[in-house]
Amino acid sequence: MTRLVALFPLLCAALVSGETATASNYNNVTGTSNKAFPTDVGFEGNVAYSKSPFLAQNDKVNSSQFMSCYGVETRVEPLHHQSDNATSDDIFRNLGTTSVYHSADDLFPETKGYGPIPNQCSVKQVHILHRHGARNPTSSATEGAPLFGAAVWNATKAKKLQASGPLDFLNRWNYSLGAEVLVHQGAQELFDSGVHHYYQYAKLLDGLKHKPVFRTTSQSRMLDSARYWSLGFFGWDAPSKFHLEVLTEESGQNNTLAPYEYCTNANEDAFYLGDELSTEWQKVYTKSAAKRLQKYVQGIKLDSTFIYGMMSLCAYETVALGYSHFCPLFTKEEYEHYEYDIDLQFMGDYGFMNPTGRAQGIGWVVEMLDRMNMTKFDGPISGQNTTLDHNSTYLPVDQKLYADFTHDDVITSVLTALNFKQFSEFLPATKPNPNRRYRSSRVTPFAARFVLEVLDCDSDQLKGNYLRAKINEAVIPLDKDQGCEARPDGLCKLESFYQYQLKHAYKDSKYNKVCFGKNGTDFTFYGPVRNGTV
Ligand SMILES: *[C@@H]1O[C@H](CO)[C@@H](O)[C@H](O)[C@H]1NC(C)=O
Ligand SMILES: *[C@@H]1O[C@H](CO)[C@@H](O)[C@H](O)[C@H]1NC(C)=O
Ligand SMILES: *[C@@H]1O[C@H](CO)[C@@H](O)[C@H](O)[C@H]1NC(C)=O
Ligand SMILES: *[C@@H]1O[C@H](CO)[C@@H](O)[C@H](O)[C@H]1NC(C)=O
Ligand SMILES: *[C@@H]1O[C@H](CO)[C@@H](O)[C@H](O)[C@H]1NC(C)=O
Ligand SMILES: *[C@@H]1O[C@H](CO)[C@@H](O)[C@H](O)[C@H]1NC(C)=O
Ligand SMILES: *[C@@H]1O[C@H](CO)[C@@H](O)[C@H](O)[C@H]1NC(C)=O
Ligand SMILES: *[C@@H]1O[C@H](CO)[C@@H](O)[C@H](O)[C@H]1NC(C)=O
Ligand SMILES: *[C@@H]1O[C@H](CO)[C@@H](O)[C@H](O)[C@H]1NC(C)=O
Ligand SMILES: *[C@H]1O[C@H](CO)[C@@H](O)[C@H](O)[C@H]1NC(C)=O
Repeated sequence: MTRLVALFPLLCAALVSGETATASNYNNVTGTSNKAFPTDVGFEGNVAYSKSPFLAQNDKVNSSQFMSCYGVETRVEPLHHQSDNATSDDIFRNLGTTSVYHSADDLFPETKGYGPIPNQCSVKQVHILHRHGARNPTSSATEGAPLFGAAVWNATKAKKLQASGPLDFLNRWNYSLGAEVLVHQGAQELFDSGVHHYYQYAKLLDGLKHKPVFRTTSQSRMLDSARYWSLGFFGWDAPSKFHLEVLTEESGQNNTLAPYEYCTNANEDAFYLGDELSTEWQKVYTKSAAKRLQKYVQGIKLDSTFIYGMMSLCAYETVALGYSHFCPLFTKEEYEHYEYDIDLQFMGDYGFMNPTGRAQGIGWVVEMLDRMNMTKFDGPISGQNTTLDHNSTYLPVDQKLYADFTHDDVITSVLTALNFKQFSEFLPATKPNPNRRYRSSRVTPFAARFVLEVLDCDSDQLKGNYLRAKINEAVIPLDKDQGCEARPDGLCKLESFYQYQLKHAYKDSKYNKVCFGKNGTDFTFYGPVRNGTV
């Protein structure tokens, strides 16, 4: 599922332009074009826009609360149901990776009091790994929102659809979402993030001898996300103030912001363990909703994939059209279970529960460590494009601020490669642990950002260089799993972190083996793993 929801790069590249993705039909990937930083490099993925919203007319929510400035309707309350054990009404934080952006304010309560940089510390260098903003779903008609859309259309065409009660709207509803492209909500999220990070870090660009280079992958939503972010950061003339390096998402390309393009096992069915767990869990948590809602519709048999599709429609219609009739159909608890479904997909496909979890993140980690130490790239080669990375035009290491734009799954894999066991719980497909740390809604909602801040300190408590890691503004408490001595403020001595990663990150990823080896010969795994590798 996630494969389709999150990316499915091979299919997308082929579908978009009607071209086949061969090396011969592009010759202008960054570096070979006669321009150093072309932004029109092709491989933009699927591009289809949704129908025009008309929220003024469609939104019937009558609330004493004003709508948030974003303008999409997130005041919709879930269905209130007797057996619902929920404590709050806000379902929009339970939509997993399809949640609108929010800070991870409840993820690490133990470091919550450590927002400001300690006195006598100055920020020296910052690395930002950023997800694209809210987008349309994939156009794959085999799952999720589009699948349910197709079912309704089929039943409508066959004149078999009869809906009533809470589903009465289906008699007049049609699937009207686009595919994969950024929606306006997503543009806003990225613009806001650019503004936010401008205020946080603009000073770090003072005195840089060249235009800063920020990188993105070529898919439309990523490229657009990087652009909106830069508009927020630099202003309307952003393109003249920085270089946007666009790495193509062509199958076989080395692009650390799209590791499934070169880590070939990552695209093998047997490695999509999260999808299997998700299917299993869907059969459990969708049952009562299917039973409850089936009474109101004829012409469609509401199985677990359709219930999942309807819940996805709540998420996607909200960000694309501003409002979704599907949102109030489900209870808060059902949304929590939907959230867990997405947690399973991401942990199992890209995180600690996947054998390629570390390997898919290691490419970026190696680049980051070189930038952190201001040393020229010299491997270990693990998916980087060495032609680009050996050239300081394309991988400068003298910047104090870096920003790379990528996918949710890549952020998940990078956290895994860095051995952030703060997110490593083993998730069973049978029942969520409500106290688990890993929640995709908190870790990789739309417009998620993972930030590493290098600090230079001189006080009695803190002397020398320290590292602070943040996920969606929450300070991650660094500990022994990253080579650090745990501190209440979550900081770590930079050298300890750096040396630990140099020593362990690449080795522990077993990059060559898990990306290119064969199960049963080079290694053996039977299902979800616990350590992000074999
Ligand atoms: C680095 O890239 C620039 C721009 O494409 C090019 O002019 C230069 O020759 C390259 N340098 C090396 C060492 O390849
Ligand atoms: C790069 O390739 C794309 C897609 O093939 C093409 O539309 C564009 O004009 C090319 N741009 C440059 C700078 O060569
Ligand atoms: C909106 O809610 C208020 C307060 O509950 C109520 O007085 C008002 O009639 C409602 N308006 C509409 C159009 O339903
Ligand atoms: C929710 O509450 C019901 C009783 O009201 C209980 O039987 C059920 O186990 C609870 N579910 C969870 C997930 O805690
Ligand atoms: C809808 O109908 C098409 C054409 O008959 C069929 O291929 C497709 O599987 C149907 N989809 C669903 C979800 O029923
Ligand atoms: C409804 O959606 C189907 C499938 O996306 C499309 O073929 C059809 O034209 C739409 N019908 C209307 C009335 O918009
Ligand atoms: C690496 O980048 C160069 C220059 O853009 C490109 O020609 C080449 O195809 C890339 N190689 C791989 C394996 O990604
Ligand atoms: C691309 O990555 C592969 C596998 O990591 C590596 O063997 C190859 O040298 C890389 N190619 C380039 C051009 O960097
Ligand atoms: C890996 O190979 C072993 C031994 O051949 C096999 O039993 C197992 O099912 C395979 N794992 C997966 C996930 O396919
Ligand atoms: C970086 O490299 C230098 C050697 O050039 C080394 O002394 C230093 O400790 C390294 N570590 C960090 C975190 O920069």
